[in-house]
Amino acid sequence: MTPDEIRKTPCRMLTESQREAYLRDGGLCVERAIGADWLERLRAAVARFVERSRGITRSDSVFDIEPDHRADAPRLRRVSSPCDQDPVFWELLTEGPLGDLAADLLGQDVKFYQAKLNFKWARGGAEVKWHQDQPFFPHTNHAVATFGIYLEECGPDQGPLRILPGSQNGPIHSHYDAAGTWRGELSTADAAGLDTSGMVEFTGPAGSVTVHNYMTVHSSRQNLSDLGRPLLLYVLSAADAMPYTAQPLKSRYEQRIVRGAPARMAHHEPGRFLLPPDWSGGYGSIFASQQKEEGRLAPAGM
Ligand SMILES: O=C(O)CCC(=O)C(=O)O
Repeated sequence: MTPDEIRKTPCRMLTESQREAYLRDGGLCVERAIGADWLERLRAAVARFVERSRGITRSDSVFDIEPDHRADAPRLRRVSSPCDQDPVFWELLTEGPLGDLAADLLGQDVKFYQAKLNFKWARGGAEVKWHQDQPFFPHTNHAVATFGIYLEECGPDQGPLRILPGSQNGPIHSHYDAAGTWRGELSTADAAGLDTSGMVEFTGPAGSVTVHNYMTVHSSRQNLSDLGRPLLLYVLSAADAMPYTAQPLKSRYEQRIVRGAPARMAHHEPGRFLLPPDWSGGYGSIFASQQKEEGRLAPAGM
């Protein structure tokens, strides 16, 4: 889908000017897009995850835990593929307002790629360094975006998501280091060269939805506040954007249509793009990769 094709879909959730802001900046924050009843159901599911995680002593394919996670003091970094773990996460997408919001920004035919729940626990939840998502999961065209729902209010000290507006127009940075090892972040030199003067931080009340295009450079600081920052993330694409590398976060819902109909033709944008490592064995998380933790399940990625 090109921006002009996306503009042909009448907006259902957003105003035209919000859509134009997303297409111009490569990101958007929509305050209170998810209502109180959904939030209540989602938080109850999150509480069940936290209970389940008490029995975990090392990260696995569902739970990514901080090194000091304990049964009596859980510290989760991530739940991978939450839609496969509790039906409410899939229902939010298919029955709730999120699918309509996605159609406003990706065109009428929208499909699911992956989902994760990033916690950023109080007093120390890890930083996520500057990166783009395209190097992790390239698709045949750039109508691919991550939608994040703040399950609690997120202020400036809780490590909100932040973007560099306009960076979706390129360049695409290598996320490998000089020795060719995957790092999941921009190189030190590329990060030092970023112009962060126009950076926008997405703070907002519970139920706010952040969106960033998969080419947009983004990051988030460590959470040093006393409040957690649970952020539920869905990667969605236009139906005609095809991934061509292995899906690391396996899900029974991969490539399922969320709105509209399946594509009959793939849309390819021209270019030569660096490939990520082979994720067919799955991966850890961007936190583990960027913190350079050893002994992970598999090559660490997003
Ligand atoms: O949880 C965060 O703050 C970062 C999430 C992120 O960078 C992503 O989903 O691409």
